Amino acid sequence: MNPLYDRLFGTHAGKDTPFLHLPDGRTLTHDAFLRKAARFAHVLSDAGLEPGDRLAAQIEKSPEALALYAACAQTGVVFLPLNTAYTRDELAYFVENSGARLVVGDDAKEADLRPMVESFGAQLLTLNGDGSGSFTDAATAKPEEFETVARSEDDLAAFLYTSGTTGRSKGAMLTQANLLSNAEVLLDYWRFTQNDVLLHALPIFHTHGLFVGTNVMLLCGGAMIFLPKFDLDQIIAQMPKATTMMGVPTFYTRLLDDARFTRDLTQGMRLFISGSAPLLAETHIRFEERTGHRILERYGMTETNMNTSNPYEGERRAGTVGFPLPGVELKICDPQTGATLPQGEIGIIEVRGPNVFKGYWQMPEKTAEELRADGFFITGDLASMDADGYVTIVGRNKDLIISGGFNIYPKEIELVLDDQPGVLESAVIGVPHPDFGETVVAVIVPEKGASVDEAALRQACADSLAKFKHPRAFVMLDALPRNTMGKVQKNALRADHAGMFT
Ligand code: MLC
Ligand code: AMP
Repeated sequence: MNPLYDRLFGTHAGKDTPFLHLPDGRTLTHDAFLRKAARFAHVLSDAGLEPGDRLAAQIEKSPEALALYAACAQTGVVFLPLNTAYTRDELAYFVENSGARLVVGDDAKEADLRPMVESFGAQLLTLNGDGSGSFTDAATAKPEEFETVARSEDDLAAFLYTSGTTGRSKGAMLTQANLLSNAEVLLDYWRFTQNDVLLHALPIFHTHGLFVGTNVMLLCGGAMIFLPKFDLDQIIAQMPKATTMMGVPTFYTRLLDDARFTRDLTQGMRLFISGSAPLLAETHIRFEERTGHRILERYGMTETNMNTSNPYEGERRAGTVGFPLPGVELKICDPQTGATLPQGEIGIIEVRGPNVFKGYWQMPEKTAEELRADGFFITGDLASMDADGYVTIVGRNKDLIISGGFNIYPKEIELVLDDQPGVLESAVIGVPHPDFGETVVAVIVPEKGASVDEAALRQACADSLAKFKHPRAFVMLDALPRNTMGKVQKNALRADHAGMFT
């Protein structure tokens, strides 16, 4: 028994129905995909990986990348996918912290990565966006069947790293049961069947593209139009062949800005889903006016998978994230006391259910801060619930910026900036941005009499931080606004700079 492998993958053995439609016109069937995954599983096993070992993958989106996920499920190896934008320094932290035994990266970065990877006692193999690489070479002559390693629902299936308020990323430990229970609920809630074709343009290193999009399609046995990234021309070309799409709000605003995106183009679609960042009510309304479709907005997190969703049938209410999903308990709580608030009041969302992760890898104190002993997870999202049960997210009680669906924790950037010559202190904030929803602005206080070189700040960020985290503007101030307790008032800074990009 290996519930994750058996239910997501194993049931499709021998099926010659399409699983992945690729932009170059190739189609991979479920069965062909599984045979590739089995060969990959042999590579893992021959490399000495045991169930429970971690495999860190920083690879481009491709059928092979997905086969690596399947191979991890089949061998009981914990899959740790990483954003392709991360720098070597960022990667080093994940490899060391997770104790990964095998790192799979791109050939183009091999020379840069190898010394770091080997310094942690891990092995390095390569897998490129076109499917080539030393990993694939090692798989070529392997058998197309692999005896699935027994695992239980309580065993770990994946680690996803999520940044923290302290600037150190935490490895969220997700079990087989976490992933499976959520995929099963979503399949049912959103009415997915094997006739569905999902237009998949999200990255597969995060919850949204991997555990929501891919797991649901694996479970229903449908197909995906598997695009390497969001590309407007390709999305528009492929939409008539799809039935559903999942995206971050930037996908939908970009589509609406294109005149080719019309009611006719979306005729064959039955469902558009949005999440990972707030969808403006205005976008929801414009989308319906243009296409006749009401976007279905849902709300989730790395640590919990999906928590709430607007209904499939029934009113999809603009500006809300809908109802708690079946099996998910959701409370709106007082930020100070944790007591449940009366209906209608604004507080922090806490959730409990089979979807909620097991804790942060080797960080018991962090786990205890956010995961209560009774199983409720403190999300840090501020929301209210109306009399009909719809949840509306109104803000965050955590210092987090969401840019185009990627989470950015200011502390991580502040630590880099504070280290630069001439910088006394810094405050990194998110301000509204027409394309990314929010973007990063760095407020810098120079040391007395010092002048700070903006180009040097940009270089320092480029050296150590993934591009999507780089500040798009630097503002110099003599002092940061502080309250009587001495705490930096980021709200005041956000208000002062709210119009920079809009
Ligand atoms: C790319 N860039 C970004 C960025 N994405 N900068 C800020 N924020 C982002 N999200 C950089 C690029 O490196 C590039 O730099 C420049 O910005 C412009 O690039 P672009 O061509 O406009 O970006 P593009 O490649 O089109 O990507 C934008 C995007 C992509 C929105 C399509 O970021 C994306 O797919 N986001 C989805 C993220 C996601 O899956 N989130 C789910 C997390 S799970 P330059 O200088 O080279 O031009 C989660 C739980 C849940 O949150 O509930 O789902
Ligand atoms: P991550 O840690 O990357 O999984 O991001 C999770 C965070 O994204 C949540 O805590 C929310 O702040 C935000 N989020 C996800 N979906 C939505 C949504 N539909 N509306 C508003 N915020 C969302």
